Amino acid sequence: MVYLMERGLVLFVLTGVITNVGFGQTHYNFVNTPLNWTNAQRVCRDDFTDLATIQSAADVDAVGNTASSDTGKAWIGLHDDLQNSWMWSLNDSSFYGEGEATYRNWYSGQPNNYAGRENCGELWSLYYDKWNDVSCSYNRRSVCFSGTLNGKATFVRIETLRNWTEAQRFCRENYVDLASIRNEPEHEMVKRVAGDNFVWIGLYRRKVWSDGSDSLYRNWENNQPNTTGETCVASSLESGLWSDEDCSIQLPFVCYTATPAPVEDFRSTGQNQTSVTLQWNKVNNNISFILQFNGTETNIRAPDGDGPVTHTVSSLSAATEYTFTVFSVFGSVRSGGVSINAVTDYVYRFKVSFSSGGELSQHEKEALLDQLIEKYGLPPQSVRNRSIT
Ligand SMILES: [Ca+2]
Ligand SMILES: [Ca+2]
Repeated sequence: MVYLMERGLVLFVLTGVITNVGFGQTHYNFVNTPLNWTNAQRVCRDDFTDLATIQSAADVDAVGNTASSDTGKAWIGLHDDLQNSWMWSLNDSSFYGEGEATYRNWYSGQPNNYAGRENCGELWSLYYDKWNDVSCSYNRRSVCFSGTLNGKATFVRIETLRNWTEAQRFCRENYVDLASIRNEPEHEMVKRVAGDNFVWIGLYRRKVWSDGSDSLYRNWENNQPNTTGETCVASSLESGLWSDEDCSIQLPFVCYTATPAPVEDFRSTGQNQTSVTLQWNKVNNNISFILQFNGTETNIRAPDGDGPVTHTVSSLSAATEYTFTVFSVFGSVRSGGVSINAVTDYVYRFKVSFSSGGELSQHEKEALLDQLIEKYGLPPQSVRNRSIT
């Protein structure tokens, strides 16, 4: 009598079907605790992602919806960084040596953002040839950068009065760009070219978002921004329109939480009769995940390092198909889910009796098992473990 037992005859099914990859919206959070802008920023960074960045009319509506019963003003992430947000029109990093892109020669007390509207830089000949921030809409002569000769920058004064944007266009079309000033010798050169005039140089800035976003979307109230010293921006919770305000006043504020990116390459890397091992890749160093299956949710934290996240789900039933869905989680916000189906191992046991005695060779047992597999209609590739006793 020969017993032929197959203990690990396995039907392994991995559909690998991604049923849902979702990308959520930014979530805004209204905090109804009046704070100055800097403290509001700190709370948003500690408890959420940052102060709100607003990039579209849809975002304006979403912010309004977070505070539907409030009608006052609330801080958002836009503000003036009068020292650090200046840029040169000539935006070529290879043009600037160490420290040259940040060379500045402001007149005392400047930049001051007078009337809240000074976003362009001029060389101010009446005041010791230093620099001043001024409204970009004023008409000025300008100094263009006309190229490099024998290793030295060359400059040209343009007599026609233009606003800064038109001056920039003229320099770009006819020379290289508005003048960049990279160091003291170039400052002296541009001074000589400027003579006794106010002239535009290539310096400009924009208000900046707390989170570093470069969104240029703006939703100003009429006649805003309007005031020297008002370097932070608040949004009316009723109209959604913005105004510049003194950063030290205390207002409620709007934070946002970024929706994390879904995990990548979610897969099953193995299973037995009672467990399935899952693996996925982290995105953007997000380390918190939720695994959802059978109506339960498990919080999972990624191990340190760059490798994939591995998690084994145990206490499962054999020969059962499960759907597993994994979400990246940041704070209270989860990414779109990524799902796969995986099946725990099937177990077939064959007991075979022969009427005549005699031991079968290993080869004969294998051949017999193949016949049984075929008889039960199992695809050969489903057999992962076979043991014969
Ligand atoms: Ca000024
Ligand atoms: Ca104002």
